[in-house]
Amino acid sequence: MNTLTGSTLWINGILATMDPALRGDYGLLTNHVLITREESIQAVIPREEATGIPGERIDLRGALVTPGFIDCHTHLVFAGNRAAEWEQRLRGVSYEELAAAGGGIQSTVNATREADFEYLYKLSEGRLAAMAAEGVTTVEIKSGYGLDLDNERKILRVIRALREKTGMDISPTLLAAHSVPREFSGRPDDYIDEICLRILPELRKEGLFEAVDIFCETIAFNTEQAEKLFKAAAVLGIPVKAHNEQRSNTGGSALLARYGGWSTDHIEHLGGEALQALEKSGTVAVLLPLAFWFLGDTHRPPVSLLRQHGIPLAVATDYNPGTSPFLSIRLAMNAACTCFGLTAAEVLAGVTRHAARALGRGRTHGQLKAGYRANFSIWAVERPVELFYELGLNPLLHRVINGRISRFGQKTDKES
Ligand code: DI6
Ligand code: FE
Repeated sequence: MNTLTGSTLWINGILATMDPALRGDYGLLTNHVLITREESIQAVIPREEATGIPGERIDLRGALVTPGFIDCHTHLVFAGNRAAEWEQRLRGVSYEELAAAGGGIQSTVNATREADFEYLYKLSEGRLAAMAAEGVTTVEIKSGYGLDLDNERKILRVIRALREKTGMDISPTLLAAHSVPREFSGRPDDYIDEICLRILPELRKEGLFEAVDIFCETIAFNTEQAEKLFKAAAVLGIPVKAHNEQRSNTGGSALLARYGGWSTDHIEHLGGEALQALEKSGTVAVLLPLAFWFLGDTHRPPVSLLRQHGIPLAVATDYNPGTSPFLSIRLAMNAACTCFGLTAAEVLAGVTRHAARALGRGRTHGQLKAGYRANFSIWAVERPVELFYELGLNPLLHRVINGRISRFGQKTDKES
C-alpha cells in the first residue's frame, strides 16, 4: 500500500522552511512540494518527485509558506487597561514610580480579580483572534494577574478553555511570581513560600501549566527568591523561564541557566558574564522590542555578544496592558529589526524555530520539515521580509493548523 495515500500535496508555493540544515536564509525552497498527512508534515520533496503521488493537490499559486508564527511570551489574560497610566508616563512619571504608588501590575491584578471567568474568556478570545489574523498558530500565555491560588487558577482555566475552543496551540505558563500581592506587602519571601508550597503544587495537580516563570527585578523578586522557585519547580520536574535583566542587571539569567531554563526574556541589561552559562544550558534569549519601545527604553540587549555565543534569539510581543499593549507579532518583528538590529532572517527564525525551542517544542514546531506538525501560514508576498516591512495591510491568506486550513475558532475543510 502506498504510504502517501490520504496525503495533501501543497504545490506551487515558495517554502520558507526555516530548516537550519538547508543552505541560505530562511531555508527557502522553490519548485518543491509540501506533503502533509493528518496533522503532520510527511515530506518536502522536489516537484518532479511528486508526480504520481496520490492525494489531494492544493495550488498555492506562488504564495509564500512559512511555519506558523509562534508568539512565545504573552500576558494575554487580564481585565482592564492602563491607558490612564500611560498618560501619566507621557508626562514624565516612570514605570517604577507608578508601581510604587500601587499602580502598574497591581492595578491590573485588582481588575482581573474582579472579573469573572466568562468575561475574561471573552476578552482573551478576541485578543487571540487578532494574533491569529497575523499568522500566529502557537501562543504562550502567562498567568500573573491573579497572584493568589483562586485567581491564578481562574486565569489558567481561561487559558485551558482557549486551548480547547479556539483550535490555537497554547503553551500555558504559571507566573504567580509576577509581583508581590498587597496581602503580602513587604513580605516577598512569604509570598514565594506560598507559591512553592501551595499555588505551584495545587495548580500542577490540575495540569494547568507547562512551565514556571518569575519576574526577577528590583521592583519584583531577587535571585535568591527566584532560586527557591526554580528548586521547587525542579522537584516537580517543571521547566522554568524568567523575566530577566529588563530594567537592571540582576544576575537572573546566569541563575536560570544553572536550572536549564527554557528561555531568558527581555535581557536589555544582560551582562557578558552570563553568556557562557546560557550557551552551555541551551537557553533561548527572548527579545521583546515592543516593551523596550513602549517604555521609551534606550538600553539595548547585547545582540552581538548573544550572536557570538551562538545563543538562539527569539522574538515575541510580550503583549500586556502595562508595557506592550500590542497584539501584533508583525510589529514585534519589525521592531526587532529597527530597535535591536536583527536581520530579517534572524527575526523569522525568532518567531518560528527559536520560539518553538523556547516553548520546549523545538522538535515538533517552527519548521517545515518531515515529522513536524503541519502548522503553517500562507502569505500573498514574494519575499519573507515583506511579512514585517509594511504594516497596516495584512497579507495573510490562510493559516493551516494540524494539516487543515483553519479559521480562528472553527476548523474548516481544506480549500484551494
Ligand atoms: N515585564 C513586563 O514587561 C511585563 N511583566 C513583566 O514582568 C509588564 C506587566 C505589566 O506592567 O502589567
Ligand atoms: Fe512579560
